[in-house]
Amino acid sequence: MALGASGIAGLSGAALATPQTPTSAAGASANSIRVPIPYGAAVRVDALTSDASYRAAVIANCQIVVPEGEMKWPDIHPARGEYRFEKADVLMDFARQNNIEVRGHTLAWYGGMPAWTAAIGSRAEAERELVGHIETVVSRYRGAIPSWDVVNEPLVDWPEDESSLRPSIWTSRLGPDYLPIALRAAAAADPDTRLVLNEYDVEFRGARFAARRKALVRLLRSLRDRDVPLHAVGLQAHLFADRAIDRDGLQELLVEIATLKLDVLITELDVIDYGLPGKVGERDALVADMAGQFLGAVCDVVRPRAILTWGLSDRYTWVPTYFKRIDGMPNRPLPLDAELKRKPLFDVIEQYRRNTV
Ligand code: 9MR
Repeated sequence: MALGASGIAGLSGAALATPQTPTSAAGASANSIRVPIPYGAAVRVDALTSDASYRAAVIANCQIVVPEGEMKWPDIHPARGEYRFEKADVLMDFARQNNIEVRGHTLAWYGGMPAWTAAIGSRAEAERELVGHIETVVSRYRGAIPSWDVVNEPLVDWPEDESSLRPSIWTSRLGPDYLPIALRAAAAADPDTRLVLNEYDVEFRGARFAARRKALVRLLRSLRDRDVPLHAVGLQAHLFADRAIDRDGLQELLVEIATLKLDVLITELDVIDYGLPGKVGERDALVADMAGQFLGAVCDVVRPRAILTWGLSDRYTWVPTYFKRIDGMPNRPLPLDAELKRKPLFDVIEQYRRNTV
């Protein structure tokens, strides 16, 4: 079923005026409100138009969609001064017709940039291109996209501190100023959209992940100290079945985020199953268990504003591009299998969304 009366309003409505506070210390569950947390998935526009059963599954299951690639720079801004909105517009129409909300993804990222941007030469030119892009894209969908991943993956793999930003055309020309520049441009282009900083690899046990959590908190604080507009942190949650969730570390991070009066969204959940046993039943159970550990740790501390997976069905997933299984069996990282049947991962997400764990 698509969008309930209360569903997506939670992302953009008046409730957001009240920042989250960590509640576990007070003994109450942060997820005690009975309205389900909105669920969504990254979608591929070509598949939505060519694959009727996939399209139907998206309509049946998603209250939110986010384009996997169609709002990134290469698709939307393939050459200097040239914008192409065809595919993004197809998604917007699909969502409107089916009463589904759209999240925007993404505006300031090191990755997946079109070749022409490498020729951006000066600081002034970089600011002009970054701000111009954000103004053009965000204002086109003003009022129709209530939540944007403005900043994606700002930190290096193993940061020393908040200044350890991943090298990109933006850091090389603008330094750390690219973050406030991007966030302020997005806020100006749509004052009502929720601005999200989206990051990954912050939930696991180990020194590298602890360093990432620490740097992320320092980065968020430094933005807050400079009054840079930002409303939420997106935890991508690409979970690896061969890594352990650091429940305490993750919860400390979430408390810090809540203390900064920022919301939390789970933006790209999936479970990378390349190291797991081949047997499908066993593998699906382990995938669901991993997601359950993550969602349990999160929902004990904050109520995420949304839970999105990075794809809906194993039919369309980025995972085999980088994490193909050595036994040759297809990856199964998502809530629906390749035949669009619900898997244990679907059920575990439902339990946390509905607080029926
Ligand atoms: O799933 C996306 C894949 O189809 C694209 O080729 C790739 C490059 O744009 O990006 C993938 O999505 C990434 C997302 O934008 C940011 N977090 C990690 C995702 C998986 O790599």
